Amino acid sequence: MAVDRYPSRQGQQAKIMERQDPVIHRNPEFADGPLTEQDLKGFEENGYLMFEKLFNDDEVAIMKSELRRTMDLNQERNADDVIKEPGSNEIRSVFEIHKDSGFFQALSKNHRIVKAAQQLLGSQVYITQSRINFKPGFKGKEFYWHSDFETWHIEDGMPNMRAVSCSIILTDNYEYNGPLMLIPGSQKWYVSCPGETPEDNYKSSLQKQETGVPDNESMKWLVDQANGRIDRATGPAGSVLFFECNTMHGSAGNISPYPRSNVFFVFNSIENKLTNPYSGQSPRPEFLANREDIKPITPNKDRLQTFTSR
Ligand code: 6CS
Ligand code: FE
Repeated sequence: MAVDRYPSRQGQQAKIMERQDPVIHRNPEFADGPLTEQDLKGFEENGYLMFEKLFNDDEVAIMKSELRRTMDLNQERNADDVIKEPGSNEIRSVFEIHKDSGFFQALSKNHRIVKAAQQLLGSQVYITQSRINFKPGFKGKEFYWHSDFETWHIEDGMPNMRAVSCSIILTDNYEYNGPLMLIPGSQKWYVSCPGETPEDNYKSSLQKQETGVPDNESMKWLVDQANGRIDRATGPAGSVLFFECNTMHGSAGNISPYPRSNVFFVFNSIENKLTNPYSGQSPRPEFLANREDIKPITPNKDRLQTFTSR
C-alpha cells in the first residue's frame, strides 16, 4: 500500500493538514478551454466556480423533462444505486446517471463541461462518479458538511486531489430550498477526521453521512479562514457549478415547496485512477466508484436533445 499522504478516520482527534496537491493542475496541452484566466484564478482562490445559464432555455426544458422521466423510471426501482430520503419513499439520489445510454450520458460528454474539467485537471478526464440529487420539496434532507475527497480517498482509494465535481442545476436553486453551501478557500487544507469507517458505510452514509465529517472546531476554523464567509451556489436552472474535490461543502434540508434537483458529474484525471481504499476495506460498489470504465472522454459539441429511442 502506497504511503497515505491524506490519513483520516484513524480514531485520532481531528487534525487540519496543508493540502499537498495544486488546486489547478496547469498543463499547456489542455489550456484550450472555456475558462478564462480570471475564472481559473477564482477557482484557485475559492475552490469553486459558478456559471449562470451555461445552458439555454430550450436545453433547460429538455433537462427538466429528462429529470422527470428519470424520477418516474426509478421511483419503484429497488436497487442499490437508488437512494431514498431517510424516513420516506422520496428519491434522494440516483447514481451512475452518466450510464443512462441517453440524455444524461450525452450531457456528461458535452464539451462545455468536459473541456473545463480538462483545463482544471490538466489532463484527459473520465467520470469517477455521477448522480442526480433530487432534494424534493418538503422532504429533501440535508447533506452535512464534508470534503468529497476525504471520502473518495479513504473509501475509494483516490490517490491525489485531482478531481472536480460539475453540478448542473436542473431546478432553480434558491436561498430557501437547500442550495449547496461552500466554504471559500477550504480546499487549501485537508481535515483529517476522527472516528473509524464502519463496514459497508455507504449503505447509511448516502442517506446521512456521520463518518468522515469535520468536527465543529475544524469547521469553525475553516470558516474563520474564509473571514466568516459561507457561500451559496444559487442560480437558475441551466447554471453550472464546478467545485474542487476537497472544497468543504454541504446543504441544508429543503422545507420549501420547490425541489432543488442537480445532476453531478465527477471528473477525475486519467492520471488519478482509484487504487485500494486507504481504509484497508474492500472497494465500494462500481456505481459509486468507477473502476471498470476509465477511458478518456471525447467531448461532444452536440446541442442537447431528448433521446426518444430508449
Ligand atoms: O460518498 C460519496 O461518494 C458521496 N457522498 C457525498 C456526501 N458527496 C459525494 C458523494 O456523492
Ligand atoms: Fe459531496
